[in-house]
Amino acid sequence: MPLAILGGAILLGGCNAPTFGAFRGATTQGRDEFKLWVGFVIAGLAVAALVWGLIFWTVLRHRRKSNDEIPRQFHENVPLEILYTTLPVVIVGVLFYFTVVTENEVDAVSSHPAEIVHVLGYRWGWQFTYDAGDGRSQGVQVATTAQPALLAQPATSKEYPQLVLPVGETVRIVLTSADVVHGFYIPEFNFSRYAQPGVTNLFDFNPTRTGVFRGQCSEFCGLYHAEMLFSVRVVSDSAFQHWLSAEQVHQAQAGTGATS
Ligand SMILES: [Cu+2]
Repeated sequence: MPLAILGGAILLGGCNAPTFGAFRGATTQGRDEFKLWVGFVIAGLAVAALVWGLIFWTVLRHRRKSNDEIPRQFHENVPLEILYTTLPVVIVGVLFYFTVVTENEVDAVSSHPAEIVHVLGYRWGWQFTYDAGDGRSQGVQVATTAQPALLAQPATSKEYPQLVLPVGETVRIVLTSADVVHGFYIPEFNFSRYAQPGVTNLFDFNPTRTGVFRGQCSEFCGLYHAEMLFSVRVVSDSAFQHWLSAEQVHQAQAGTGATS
């Protein structure tokens, strides 16, 4: 019955199927993570339905009756013990398999990314440097402009840098840190990764829809950790190329350095 209710809820939900508290993912990698999450939650609910079902069935079926008869007593049940030993092992094995498959999809990097962005985390901000796919610098850099202060503004406000990405393209992120460990976290991408000093983390994003998404540091790194905000703006490829060339002109005129 609980399974029927759960299945019905999912079917009736249609395209508004429950997300179980996760984002659907605005990148192909984020969508893969989302699918894994939904699989884990459904597996957990199925186990919960089985366990709770058996508990309630036992409580009702074997509740104390007026005639007070003692139920049949037995010492062991080998088939049942084999079942409840192997079943959890199989469940863990299946979850492990899908986790490895998803991790491999999320960590896979293209040999020909359309864009390469070097992301540097530092106390307390972010710097995004655009690189052409062939390794040439594109002369565009976006960085945190505000001095450390508790501004408490939304992540999309102009004090914080914005990472502009083209939709439907492969973007390589080259992530590192200038000082301590930071966390490069974009909730709607279902993605977070450490920015570590002395370590370079490589990963790809394939944004699947346009929009503005908030980002933040997910590793407590000091006094202004809460100010390590940024946003990600995913635009059409033509809008991206337009933005990039406008920034190249603008930043070349202004000399190197940060802009909004
Ligand atoms: Cu940080």
